[in-house]
Amino acid sequence: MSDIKKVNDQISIESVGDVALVCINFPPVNAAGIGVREGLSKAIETLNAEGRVKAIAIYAAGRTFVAGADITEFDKPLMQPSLPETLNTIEASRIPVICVLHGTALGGGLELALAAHGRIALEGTRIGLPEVFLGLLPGAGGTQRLPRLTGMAFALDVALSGRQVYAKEALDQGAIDRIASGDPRDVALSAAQEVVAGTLATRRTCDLDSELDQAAIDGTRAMLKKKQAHLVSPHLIVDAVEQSAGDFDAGLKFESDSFMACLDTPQRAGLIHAFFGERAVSNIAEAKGAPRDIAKIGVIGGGTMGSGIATSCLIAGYTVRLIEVAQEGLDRGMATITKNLEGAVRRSKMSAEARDAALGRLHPALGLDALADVDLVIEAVFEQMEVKKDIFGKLDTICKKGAILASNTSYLDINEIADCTARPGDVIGLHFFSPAHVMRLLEIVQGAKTDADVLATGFALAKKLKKVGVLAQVCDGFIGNRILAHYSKMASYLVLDGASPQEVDTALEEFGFAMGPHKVGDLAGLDIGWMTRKRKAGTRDPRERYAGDLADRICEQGWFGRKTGKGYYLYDDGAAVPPVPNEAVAGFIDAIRAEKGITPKTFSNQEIVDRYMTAMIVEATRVVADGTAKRPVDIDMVFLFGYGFPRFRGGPLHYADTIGAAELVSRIETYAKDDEDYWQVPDLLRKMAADGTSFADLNKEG
Ligand code: 3H9
Repeated sequence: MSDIKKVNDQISIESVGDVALVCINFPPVNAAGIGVREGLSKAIETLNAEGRVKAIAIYAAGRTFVAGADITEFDKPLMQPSLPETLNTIEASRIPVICVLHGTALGGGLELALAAHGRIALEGTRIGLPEVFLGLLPGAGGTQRLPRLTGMAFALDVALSGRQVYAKEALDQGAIDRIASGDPRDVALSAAQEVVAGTLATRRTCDLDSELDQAAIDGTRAMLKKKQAHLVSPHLIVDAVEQSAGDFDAGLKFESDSFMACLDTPQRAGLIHAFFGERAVSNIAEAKGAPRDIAKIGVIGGGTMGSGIATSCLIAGYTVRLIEVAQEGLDRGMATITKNLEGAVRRSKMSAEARDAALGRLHPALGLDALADVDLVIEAVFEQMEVKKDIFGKLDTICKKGAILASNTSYLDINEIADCTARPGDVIGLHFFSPAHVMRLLEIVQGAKTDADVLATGFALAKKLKKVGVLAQVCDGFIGNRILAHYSKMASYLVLDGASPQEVDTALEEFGFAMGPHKVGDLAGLDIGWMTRKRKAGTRDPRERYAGDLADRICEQGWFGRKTGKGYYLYDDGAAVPPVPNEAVAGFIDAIRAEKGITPKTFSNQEIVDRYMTAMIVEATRVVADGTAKRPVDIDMVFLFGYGFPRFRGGPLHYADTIGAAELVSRIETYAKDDEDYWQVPDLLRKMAADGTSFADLNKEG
């Protein structure tokens, strides 16, 4: 006989004989918000006060155990009981408490399990402490209890990598006690009954000792100093785990103080903006319609981009037809895809069996006729409008009715391409970023006539490819490359006006970019920008200051960056660690300054960052104002997932809010004294400064 009582909307207690099952039911991910905390505390207190049952098992309804603290509460005043308080109540329970995990037990969810007196995970469960991705540290005992169960090395690894650990590894490491199969409620019942029968042992984690592992602590600190010196929370995680070797309560206090300190940092705000932003970009009406069915995808072009796209589609399980015009190109494409898949196996992204299956779904073909039966075509040939128009005209006659025709163009007019077909509603831009099987951004470009279900299919595809799909409207460069075209000029102006390429790179790397713009240019190939500048030479605004003098001069030597061994830096066999500046470039800079009568100025690192970031924000503001991007958050995600923008800064417009519109306007007006054609205050920014509003306000308006 069982009897179920609701503690509140999220927590219920089922009594079965001499055991109680406490169920957490707070869709979608059972986050430990105030209702869950209150309900759990009350359930444990009531059961202890009643003294009716001999064991308690906590489990969760729905697709997962608790996914952590409720992240939406972090910007609100703390509501009690706090999660640490609730977990202390559970740990102190006189009646033994077991947690049964399924899906993911992350952050506060894992911490809840660690505070229980025993842990059972269903097969396939993953545990983890991903707080570090949010600029936080585990703040509900994770840094104190996990090392007591597993040792410090594993606890440090889990808390600093944020990785999800499968049940088998968790069991081997001592984080859980047992793996079971079945329904969470049924496993919870039999576990509680076993506790009563004495066949499942329980213990309090706080009663265990955590042994100081000085080698792990020192090694981790040295690694962080090298790789994550600018981040706050990872260093505090090491300090907190180290503290676990001492008194338990003192360790909890240290952890709690450190958590509160992290909560106050701009890094935490930036990272949480990134967390919700990643989800917000597809939380729009355009993404929610019913998509078309896609099983077979045609990819036209076996170059780096086409091969990357094909790889990504294969990894996601699609059948892919790779098209080239000549056998040589096809062979090269097949070789690149095979190499990409090998890399995925090496990096444990897929198994060897999955790779073999993927290669079995890859069908090379010469000519477009092989695309008659595909559901989606992604064209990835070189950027020439006439070539694209010719291809789309042919696809229109070859492809079956209802097939989607997509171009991977990075700046060309999708409408012009669509209009050379009799089915412009089926045409869309799907702009991948290189390497396409690695980079997570996908700009989904809506043409004037793109059908709603074609757009929805773009978003569904992004999800299946595990990419972040962002809606963009048609313009030269869409969201990302249009903004890039504007601010990359600023990097060049800074060099012409006095900074060295290395100074610009260093300042921006200290700001948080993985690589400065000159290193990125060398990596991408300087010839790409050179070709674009030559192509646009006739359409350049004569009033605008030319930014390409130095890059042109470097390219004229046949130096295109890493692939030729020389660019802004010198490369030995394509490698650049540490990068050595190309001395000849300094000579070119001097010559250009002399030709143009420029007297070089000195720029501090802060001035370099301010000018570069302000330039980025100016064009990003215009992209929001004219509707190319739907909201500021869409631009932020384009930059986080496609342009290496430092995630902890949240994106260019989240960062802009930390400066404020009024200060930005004032900066632009100051800079404009030297170059009024480049530096113009966008109307929207001026209005925001006058109204005292922010980009976050625009995000809320949607
Ligand atoms: C923490 O625990 C701190 C403690 O140490 C100390 C405290 C004192 N809260 O990702 P999905 C929403 S910090 C609130 O699309 P999936 C999400 O926004 C926390 N909301 O599903 C989305 O909303 P919408 C540490 C959350 O199946 C919806 O749920 N934990 C939370 O692809 C579905 O999410 C983490 O960092 C949350 N904790 O993936 C884990 N989690 O539908 C964060 C999700 O409106 N969560 N939402 O867009 C995840 O990694 C994934 O959500 C998960 C499911 C893997 C669980």
